[in-house]
Amino acid sequence: MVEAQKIAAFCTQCRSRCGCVAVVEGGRLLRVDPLPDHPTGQALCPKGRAAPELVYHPERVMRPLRRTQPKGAADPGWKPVSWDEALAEIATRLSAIRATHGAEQVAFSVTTPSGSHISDSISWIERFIRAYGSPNTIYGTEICNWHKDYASRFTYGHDIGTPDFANTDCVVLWGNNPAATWLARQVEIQKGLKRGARMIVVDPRPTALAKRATQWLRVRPGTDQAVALGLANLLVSSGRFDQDFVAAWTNASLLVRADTGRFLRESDLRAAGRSDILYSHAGEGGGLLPLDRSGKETEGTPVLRWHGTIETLSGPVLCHTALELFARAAAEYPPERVADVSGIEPGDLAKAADIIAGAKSVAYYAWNGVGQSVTATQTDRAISILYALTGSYGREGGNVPGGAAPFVDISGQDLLSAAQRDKALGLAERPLGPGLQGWVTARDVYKAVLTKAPYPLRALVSFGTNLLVSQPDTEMARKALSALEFHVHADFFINATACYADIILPAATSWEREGLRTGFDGSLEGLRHVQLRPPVVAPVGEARSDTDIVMGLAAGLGLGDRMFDLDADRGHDAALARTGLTVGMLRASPAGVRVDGTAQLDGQSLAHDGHPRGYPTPTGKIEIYSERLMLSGYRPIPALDVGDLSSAEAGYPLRLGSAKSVAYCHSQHRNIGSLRRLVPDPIVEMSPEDAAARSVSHGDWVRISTRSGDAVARAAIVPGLASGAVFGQHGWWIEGGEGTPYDRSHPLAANLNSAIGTDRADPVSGSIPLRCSWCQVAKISFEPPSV
Ligand SMILES: Nc1nc2c(c(=O)[nH]1)N[C@H]1C(S)=C(S)[C@@H](COP(=O)(O)OP(=O)(O)OC[C@H]3O[C@@H](n4cnc5c(=O)[nH]c(N)nc54)[C@H](O)[C@@H]3O)O[C@H]1N2
Ligand SMILES: Nc1nc2c(c(=O)[nH]1)N[C@H]1C(S)=C(S)[C@@H](COP(=O)(O)OP(=O)(O)OC[C@H]3O[C@@H](n4cnc5c(=O)[nH]c(N)nc54)[C@H](O)[C@@H]3O)O[C@H]1N2
Ligand code: SF4
Ligand SMILES: [Mo]
Repeated sequence: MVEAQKIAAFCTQCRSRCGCVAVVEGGRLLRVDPLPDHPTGQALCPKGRAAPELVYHPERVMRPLRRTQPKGAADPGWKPVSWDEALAEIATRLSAIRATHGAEQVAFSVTTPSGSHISDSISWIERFIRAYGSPNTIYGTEICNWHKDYASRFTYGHDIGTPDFANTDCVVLWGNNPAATWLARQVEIQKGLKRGARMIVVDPRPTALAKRATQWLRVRPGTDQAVALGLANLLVSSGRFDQDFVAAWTNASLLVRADTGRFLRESDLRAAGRSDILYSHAGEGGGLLPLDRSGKETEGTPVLRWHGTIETLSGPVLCHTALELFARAAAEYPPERVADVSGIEPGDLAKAADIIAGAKSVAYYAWNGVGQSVTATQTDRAISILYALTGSYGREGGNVPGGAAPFVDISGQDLLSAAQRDKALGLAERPLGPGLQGWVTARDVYKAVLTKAPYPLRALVSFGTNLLVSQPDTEMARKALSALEFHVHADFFINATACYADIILPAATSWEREGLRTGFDGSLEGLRHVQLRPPVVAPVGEARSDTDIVMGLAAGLGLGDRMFDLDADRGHDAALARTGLTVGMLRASPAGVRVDGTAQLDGQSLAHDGHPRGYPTPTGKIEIYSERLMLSGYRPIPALDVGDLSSAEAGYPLRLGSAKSVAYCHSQHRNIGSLRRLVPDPIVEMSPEDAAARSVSHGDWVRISTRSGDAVARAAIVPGLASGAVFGQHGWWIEGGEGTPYDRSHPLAANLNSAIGTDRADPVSGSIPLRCSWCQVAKISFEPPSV
């Protein structure tokens, strides 16, 4: 009998990246088990356990395929081709487009590293795209992670950081439900709660964590900014915030000119004055104090809240401190107004403010619930500033930015020239948005394909993604996909979008390929863990890793010198170079190694020169007032425009949002039997009142309709859900059982995103209202066939 092999590994199916043991017998993956000593190895979810079903699924793409029938034909006539042939053809087409028209006319799309296996290969794919020279990658970042990772830089200069949930006194979950989406984080939260941490959950749905919260804030979808400002108002107006931290580490005390909205500068005061010297004020009887960026004591103490007139070269100018301006904006949201806008009772808001004010440390996470909205950037600003007031950023028990060790980013940001970067679609409209990193919206790509403006988009090369389903604009997407000159899709399966491709490449799952993970960000402890997962089984069929695929393309395009001479080990060694680790050392310790470092307690910690390092923002401080946003035409201080939030669209009285199910990632996994049994059909959660008003019972099929389209789902009646809002699930495209309203002839009838309009978008990031559209729900007369 063959002995089962136990191989230390980690699951890459979602952001949790759970440490696990792959049990393999005779070269076949039998199952995966938890790996309790691993920082994320305590438990596995059903998706992780379903790994063998995924790997050996009969619908896996086994060989490269080429279309032989025209686009739009019912059967594309897929014909197997060799890898050499497929790669040569792709390289030839990409090379020709770049030479004749420019690399920007090829767009790429890359599935999400937070909810797919791509996290193993993402750096290599991005490096390849940048080496090729395209600034146009559809990455879904504006509806996924951009706000917590990039919009937060307007405030902190860093991303949201890793919440130290296990050691905090107060857990805040803001539009984030780790119980369904990040198992390892859920485990950390349990540790914190066990230690006695309090918990605030801001979520419209009564999630398992909301039910356990010390205070659940049942926010109306899309109104979080009012809640953040309302909480900040309660803290600032009563002085219950970390005044020392705010004075030393935020730009609260800096003076802002009322006439220009710019900081007061030495050059405003004296002809030869410097423009990089900014001022605070010592308050009544005192005078101007130049900003000391080192965080040391200055002569005189700056006041946090002050306004007054300053004599400048152009005459007297009214100035306010940044905190004064913020306090005034927040004061627009007294508890009664917050209640009007968000539905949160004044008493609940006050309790939440008390918990925050009384906690020694606060750790938070904010994700899709606040990022998928047309006010996402300013909502992130409001939450980040509220958080800055707690003084917990970068401290134990708080959110700590940065990794445990100085890993080098090999995604090739430096390979894309400034001239190419400037051509990113949508960058002109959103100059501070994801376009700066070469990340563009699907919608902008479709438009460029169809209108040829600002230039024609000719080809699309996709590493996973299922744009027809994970993104709105379904009809525009179909037209654009049909109009592409050339379209390649690498995937495990032929998904709805891949049906439009010219060439399909079989991608290996993470179980079939090596993967380097430099830090497991479920916790600060996890950040110290580095692991090189071996392929636990050989690839099925002719599947290849995405890394191998881009190496093959780079070879064909003569880009090997930009891809570490096509040697992945060399690239990984470069990523590890500053840590003393090498690929060889990691291979010798398959369960991973711990690096010595700790995540930087940034800002307050000392830099080489012995001064605190401060924050990488224009003022070197956490920015309550953002001159940077102001100079690009955005609000420097958040303030919610509630105008179009409070009134429903005629005929569509219900707010429409969505949330993720533990059983699936996005549009994946509906073909995995064990998972499909957990959630057999798409559901839409409704309050008992909204359901009763429409004579809808639990389990009824209903149609969700919006101005933009509709989708079918089964009603799930959820006690505790506030009336006025319903929540669907995106990602449904694989047909239901025979006779369901989304059968083989209408496989996309359950696609929630075909009901989402994108005419309104966040002006900074381009995010769209996946959580705050307006809809109607009606029962559909539909009788499943009797058996
Ligand atoms: N099982 C599973 N896990 C996943 C994924 C998956 O698809 N499935 N995807 C991965 C990816 S790519 C991501 S980005 C993460 C996302 O992880 P999460 O952000 O946790 O994802 P969601 O469940 O979509 O949204 C979180 C919560 O936001 C709430 N919400 C909805 N509207 C609003 C609102 O207006 N305000 C507030 N405050 N809350 C609101 C929802 O009720 C939900 O409970 O999950 C990752 N993990
Ligand atoms: N209404 C609504 N829409 C949403 C969301 C929502 O909450 N509500 N969430 C949004 C979010 S947060 C995100 S991140 C996007 C996700 O959107 P997408 O990135 O488009 O994700 P999926 O739809 O799951 O498609 C992933 C595809 O990639 C394939 N795949 C998985 N791993 C790999 C790999 O390693 N290599 C290759 N080559 N292929 C792979 C899968 O088989 C699948 O076909 O959806 C967004 N759409
Ligand atoms: S929570 Fe995510 S990483 Fe962990 S087992 Fe499930 S799918 Fe895999
Ligand atoms: Mo995401």
